[in-house]
Amino acid sequence: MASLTRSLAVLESPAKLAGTVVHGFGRGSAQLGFPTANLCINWAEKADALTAEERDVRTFVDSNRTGIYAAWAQVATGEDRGVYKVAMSVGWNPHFGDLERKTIEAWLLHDFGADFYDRRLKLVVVGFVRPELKFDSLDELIKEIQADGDFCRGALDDPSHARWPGDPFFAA
Ligand code: ADP
Ligand code: RBF
Ligand code: MG
Repeated sequence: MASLTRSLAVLESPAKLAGTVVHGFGRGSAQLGFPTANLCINWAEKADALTAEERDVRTFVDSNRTGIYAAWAQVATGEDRGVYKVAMSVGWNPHFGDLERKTIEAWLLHDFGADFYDRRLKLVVVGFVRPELKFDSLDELIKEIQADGDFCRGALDDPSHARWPGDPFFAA
């Protein structure tokens, strides 16, 4: 595996996404140290079958490159409505090579202490960090995901991204 470089390519306009947290593939990400809240994606072919919110999610997943993104997120219907930093994965998870549909998975860099399946998740996606990759081992994948978390934590500390936790999107 060639050395992996990360940088934050800020999106021209940050993507505001909202939807329900659904069950993933039970690969035990949580046990591996990076629980990922999978966002529900409505794959209906007809655009008029989608709500405005579902359309935004589809537009994001259809028009942005697959890979790792830095974001802010809130469990909008949870007890803890804090806005936290996120390392987010969008795509096919090529390391495993068995997905039929792309996923959007948000690893919130915060300890919630409980699951929040079926809750409403709000995300503001700020920028692209790296493409998704196939690694030589599971250990390597885990190591790089941890490094993505560290990278996103640092990148989102930049004052240019500090306004998001206070944005009206998270207050509604
Ligand atoms: P699944 O395969 O069902 O997505 P994961 O092992 O990826 O399972 O765990 C994800 C679930 O863990 C989320 O749906 C959420 O309910 C819970 N969870 C708890 N803490 C976090 C967190 N910090 N970030 C993301 N999900 C979390
Ligand atoms: N899966 C991959 O196949 N390749 C990757 O490079 C990759 N990077 C990830 C980075 C982050 C920050 C996160 C949260 C997940 C990443 N994943 C990647 C997805 C991972 O394989 C997935 O979350 C688990 O398989 C659970 O579905
Ligand atoms: Mg998951």
